[in-house]
Amino acid sequence: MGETAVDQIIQISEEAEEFQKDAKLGKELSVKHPLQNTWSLWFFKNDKSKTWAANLRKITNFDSVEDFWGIYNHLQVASKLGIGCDYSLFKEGIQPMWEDTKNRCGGRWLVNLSKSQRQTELDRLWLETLLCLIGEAFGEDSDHVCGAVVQLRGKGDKLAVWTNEADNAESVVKIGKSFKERLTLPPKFPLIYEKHMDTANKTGSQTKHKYSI
Ligand code: MGP
Repeated sequence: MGETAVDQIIQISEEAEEFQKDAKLGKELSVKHPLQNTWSLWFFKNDKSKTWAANLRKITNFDSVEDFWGIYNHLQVASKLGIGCDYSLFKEGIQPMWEDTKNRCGGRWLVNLSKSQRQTELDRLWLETLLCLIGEAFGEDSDHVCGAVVQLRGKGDKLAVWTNEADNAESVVKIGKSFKERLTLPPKFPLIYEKHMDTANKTGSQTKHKYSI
């Protein structure tokens, strides 16, 4: 039987409906999901001919989930960076250095990794740390979080979350416990909190620990 005018109208209206659905989906897909904060990603490359601060470069800012993944997927994973390199993720306006006013009285929850953990753990732990930051995983204490740093070192890599008030024991400990839980580190794996002022003024290889969990 040949196609009637009614069949044609039904087909056209079905196509129009599909088109509208596609257009709606396209619009939904193009809407970016905003983050609570704008974040700056920094890179540090150890060039001995320059000062420490001159080796630090801001790569980019982002403020949406989609832009975060776009940047993350584009970058070299942490474990493939050269020895002496760092990535830092800090809230926009806070520089990843002890001297920044937001960091001056703060400190860091530090995860010291063994050499073998570069291959087995580092990338997972750094991604989880990034997701904790951009997802504001520390609840009301997220305001005390300044940023995080991953450092590739020959003696063992380091991962840290930087907070703004080292003397705010309650908030610092809550952040440390949530961080350790999110990283799914075994209970006996030590996380230590160091005040930046102690790290900056240390004389030997060890910095005294203000808190540990
Ligand atoms: P580092 O890169 O944090 O650790 O600090 P690394 O390389 O493991 O060395 P270690 O001393 O912890 O064993 C190395 C050096 O970089 C410090 O001794 C400082 O000279 C310099 N540096 C690091 N940070 C984070 C800062 C900073 O925030 N400000 C300034 N001015 N120098 C810093």
